[in-house]
Amino acid sequence: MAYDLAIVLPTYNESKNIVPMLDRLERALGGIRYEVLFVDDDSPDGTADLVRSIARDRGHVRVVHRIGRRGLASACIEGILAASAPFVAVMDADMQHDESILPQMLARIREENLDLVIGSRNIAGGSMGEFAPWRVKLSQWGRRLSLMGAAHELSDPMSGYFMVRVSSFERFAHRLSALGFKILLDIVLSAGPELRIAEVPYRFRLREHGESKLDMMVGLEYLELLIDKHLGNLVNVRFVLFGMVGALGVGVHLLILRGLLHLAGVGFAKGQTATTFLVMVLNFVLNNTVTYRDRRLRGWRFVRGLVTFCLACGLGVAANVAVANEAFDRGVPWWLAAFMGLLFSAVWNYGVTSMTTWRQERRSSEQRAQRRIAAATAQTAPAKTA
Ligand SMILES: Nc1nc2c(ncn2[C@@H]2O[C@H](COP(=O)(O)OP(=O)(O)O)[C@@H](O)[C@H]2O)c(=O)[nH]1
Ligand SMILES: [Mg+2]
Repeated sequence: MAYDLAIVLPTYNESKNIVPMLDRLERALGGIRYEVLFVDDDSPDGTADLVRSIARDRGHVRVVHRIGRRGLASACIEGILAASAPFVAVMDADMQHDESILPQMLARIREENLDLVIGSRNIAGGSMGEFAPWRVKLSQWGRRLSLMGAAHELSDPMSGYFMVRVSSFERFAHRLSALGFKILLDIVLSAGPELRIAEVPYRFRLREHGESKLDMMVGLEYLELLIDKHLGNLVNVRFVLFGMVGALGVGVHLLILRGLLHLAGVGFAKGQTATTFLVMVLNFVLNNTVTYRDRRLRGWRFVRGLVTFCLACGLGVAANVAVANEAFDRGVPWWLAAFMGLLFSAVWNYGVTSMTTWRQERRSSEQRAQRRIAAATAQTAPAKTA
């Protein structure tokens, strides 16, 4: 059977919402042939296992279970590209998006020959509902910032609810940044002015089960998306963050050293050594929480990571001095020689720590999965023997 519509639902720890969400879709989509694709990032609460078990009885439900990956935007993209229907709706799996407007969105995208229909909370008939005031403000700020460089006037570019024509999506999919939470913005900024768009109002609902995954880091991810959209052809975003943390480290280093020398009366050699070590630890902590938050090291891995980070950066300092000296001896002006040394050590530190300190870890996710499977087996075993 060919489907008219696919619903892509990215999930992270949404096990309580799966069944009610499917029920709601069934009620809203009478008469439409649709498939449902959950894209789950190995949720610790077993969301993927639950969907897989449902999918055994219901042919129109599937799960794309991703391991060692996190990210709302990339989950949506992979879901859209895994669908077989010509139109795909992307929505949250937590029932905050009103599914009753789906038939209207489908009718418009078809009849008006559009590429994109956006569920909007900011046009007549739509509303933010009882959304927390700080989240409303955040959304408004994001909107102002986001439309820089956009070819379209959108009332709700921060919406996570939209429907797209797959044949159009395929045309610009390779240009997407796939970073962070704001996939719609990514689409609009990547696709360019020829995109045909309409907006349909809806009222945003409150979450009933589970927790929002939006945290302090979402603002950062948003910034990353904007950096990538404007500078992505030149540099890798993670390297930019790594460099920003390094630059901050240099500033902090100078401040602390100044304090030690002038206020505490510490000698230069001692002060420099102590500050270097302190700033290295600070850089490690910042990179671990910000730059590599998706691979954050905890417990004894944190300690091991700190050691490899310090070793790599120690060698980086030596290489920095060697490169700068060599350049200076060859007649390069002092400031350019210093810059070359810094750039060399930045690239070195980034390259080496990405392969050692924050290399992709498989073991921890495997152990977590095994614990989950063991727990599920223990639960069903007594029922089978009874
Ligand atoms: N696959 C995947 N889904 C995610 C991730 N983060 C959030 N989600 C899902 O994306 C949807 C929106 O997230 P939510 O936490 O509700 O954000 P909020 O509505 O802005 O508070 C929900 O269905 C989440 O389960 C992620 O890293 N990977
Ligand atoms: Mg939500």
